[in-house]
Amino acid sequence: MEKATLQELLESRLKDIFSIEIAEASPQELFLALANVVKSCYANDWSQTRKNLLVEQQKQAYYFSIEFLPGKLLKSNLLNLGLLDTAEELFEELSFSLDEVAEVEKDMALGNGGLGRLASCFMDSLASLGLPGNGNGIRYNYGLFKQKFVDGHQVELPDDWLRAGNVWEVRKESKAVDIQYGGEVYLIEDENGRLRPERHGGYVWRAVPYDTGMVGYQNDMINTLRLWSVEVPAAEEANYATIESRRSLEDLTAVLYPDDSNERGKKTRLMQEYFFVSAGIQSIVRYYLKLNHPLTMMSEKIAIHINDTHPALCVSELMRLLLDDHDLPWEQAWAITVKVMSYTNHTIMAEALEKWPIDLFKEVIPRNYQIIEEIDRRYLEEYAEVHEAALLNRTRIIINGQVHMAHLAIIGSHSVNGVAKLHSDLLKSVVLHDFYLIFPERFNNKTNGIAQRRWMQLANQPLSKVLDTTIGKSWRHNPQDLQLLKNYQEDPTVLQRLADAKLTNKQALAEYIQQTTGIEVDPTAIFDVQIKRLHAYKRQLLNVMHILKLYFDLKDEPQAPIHPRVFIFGAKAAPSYHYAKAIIKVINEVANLINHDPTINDKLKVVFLENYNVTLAERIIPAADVSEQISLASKEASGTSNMKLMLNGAVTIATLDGANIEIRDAIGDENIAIFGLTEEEVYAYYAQQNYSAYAFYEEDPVLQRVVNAFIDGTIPNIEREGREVFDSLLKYNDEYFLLKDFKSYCDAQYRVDLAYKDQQRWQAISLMNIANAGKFSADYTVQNYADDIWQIEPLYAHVKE
Ligand code: DL6
Repeated sequence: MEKATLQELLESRLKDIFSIEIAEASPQELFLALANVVKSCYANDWSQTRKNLLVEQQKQAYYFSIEFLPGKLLKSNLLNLGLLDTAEELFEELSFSLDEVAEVEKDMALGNGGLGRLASCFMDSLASLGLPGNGNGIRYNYGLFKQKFVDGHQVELPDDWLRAGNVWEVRKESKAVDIQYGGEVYLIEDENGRLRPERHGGYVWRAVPYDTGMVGYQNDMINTLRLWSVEVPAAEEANYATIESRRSLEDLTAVLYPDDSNERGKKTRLMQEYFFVSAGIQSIVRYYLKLNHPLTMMSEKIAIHINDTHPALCVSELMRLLLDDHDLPWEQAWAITVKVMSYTNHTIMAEALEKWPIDLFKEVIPRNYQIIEEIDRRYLEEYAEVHEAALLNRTRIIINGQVHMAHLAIIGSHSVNGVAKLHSDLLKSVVLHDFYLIFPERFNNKTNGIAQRRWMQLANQPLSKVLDTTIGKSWRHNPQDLQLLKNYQEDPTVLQRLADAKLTNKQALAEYIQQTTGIEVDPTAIFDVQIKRLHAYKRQLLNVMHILKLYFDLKDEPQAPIHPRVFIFGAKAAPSYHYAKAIIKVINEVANLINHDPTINDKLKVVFLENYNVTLAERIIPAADVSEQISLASKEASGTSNMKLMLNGAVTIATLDGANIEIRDAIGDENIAIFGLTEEEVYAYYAQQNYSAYAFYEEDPVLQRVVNAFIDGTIPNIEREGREVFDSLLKYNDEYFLLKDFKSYCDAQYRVDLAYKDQQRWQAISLMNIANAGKFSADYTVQNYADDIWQIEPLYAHVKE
């Protein structure tokens, strides 16, 4: 599209919506008008995609996820439509900044972290690969809380992201479905001897879908992200006359992860899970029936993906529809279900493998519970002759009065995958070993990937330009072409250009830090970044311990040859995760101490940026020199910030955990700083039960000084939190082995410091990271899902032939 045409469209939208001229428009008005223009640019392709899918009857994948974290969509849609440069030029010409306008958009933060962001990266890749794949989730009225620091403590504020409306979504009233909850379900034999459910009581809520176009990268493909919102069904209006009754209904899609520390929260959460599952499955079956094929062929047209255990009810819900609404015999319904479903596990942390009390199941979703009981009974029966009772009892779905969601997902799916090689191996050998014995053919690995268009083309324009001028533009379509950069490892001009791009990004981040925190940082210092959810296993505390060590080194010897460093943190702690919040407070107080200590000559700065989200990540990642990936080996399923930071040229300090191992394999030991226990060593400690935090503490005076600092008054204002940290390390024997890894972590940090001092060498390492990042594009990951699990093919490849 020509610039002039875009301008005309923008002017006409401003007139239509606000009755104003461009010159009078505020960033908010410009955003809305431009977003509407963008939407109209893909409207035709969106309906054409749907029509073609119906005509061609190609198989489609449906990605069920309780979280999606798309971030802002304006620039990403402009990029994918091939309009970004034109829009930037136009805005410049009109003396506006497109960035300022894009900033107005609210982050769509409908997720907590990795799992939700991965879901959104997959949405981008599915459309960009021309693959028919749709998202199915919940339209929360409030996204993940906004984080503020008050006296160094995390305070959670509501994220009222829908207040000004959401320009991208389309309400699809006509596609609404009813969701049944509660009541008693009796099984009554019909004239053919078949047991039929008869529901007494209960209630019905309405699920209304809001669709958002997922725009493919310059390929005319527009998939759909369908998010469901709860409403009172018209027929039930009278029953919801009071504010209280209405409120309990509206709670359902109000917030992401309602606090599950009380019974009401737990129930709401289960209801949420059933809500988006039932709504999604009903709408898929309705669509499938339009194709006029027998239900027994469903797996040829439909693939349903269970993203972590939260949508595991897909299994029992599809069974319910096939059995109760479409009269299929159990065996047929089950064969269809298993062929259609696939499941990804995203964690080895036991507490994240969901279990629900059966009483709650019976109360909330009684018919699904009956079906799950029957799946469980048949599972035991079917495998009784092949496997020992003990094994079956450990893997059945209902154990000790609880429904095990992962078991339901595995038994009901034809594919079970982990998200990095190590993680998938651990699933087979440890976490889901029992299931691996029973269903070895179901297990596979799909290493995560990232939306490189967002994390490079959008987030890092300075580096993108260097890449264009050095290796051409093919990397924008084909991420593996980043490899071409390897030819310039020893080219001082290219290395200098890369350094310049990094410095530009660091200057921008330094400005942001100054504006938002008042802390002044030197852009020539090393920017050392740890951005991820705050969790004990991710070991932000280990990072803090090293910072304290450096601090003491500088106190003892102010002229110590340490290159100045800015340690940058971004992390939210779950509101009910007390220990994680204590660590936030500790980091903030360590920051206070160090940033205000004149004796260390500004050689160290610690910055904890508030409200880490996708947009903040887009600011931080391009400016990072060092990427902290320091979880205890075996605990991080994959990680994806490791891939984003690597792509942007940061050098990783890493344990051999999650996808760090594959990153190391891709770039070689010389381009990454590896430290710490291996996963085998961690498991050996578990097996021998001989880990002694105190022994490490006792033998290392440096470590003693650091650990004591949490309680000896060195760090002011952390009496309670410092004691908690100290006790977690010594009294409770250091669950995540920080004390054991401390020394080798400090050694790795020292190697990084040395490498940075040789700028030529550093830039070459950074270049190797960028050059090898292509293989972590979500495009490849999604292609692997498409080929191995979903068996879906690109729409337009087929249509355009
Ligand atoms: O697979 C996406 C992402 C991984 O990269 C992280 O390593 C993993 O921690 C995260 N898992 C979750 C699930 N947590 N729960 N429940 O977010 O998934």
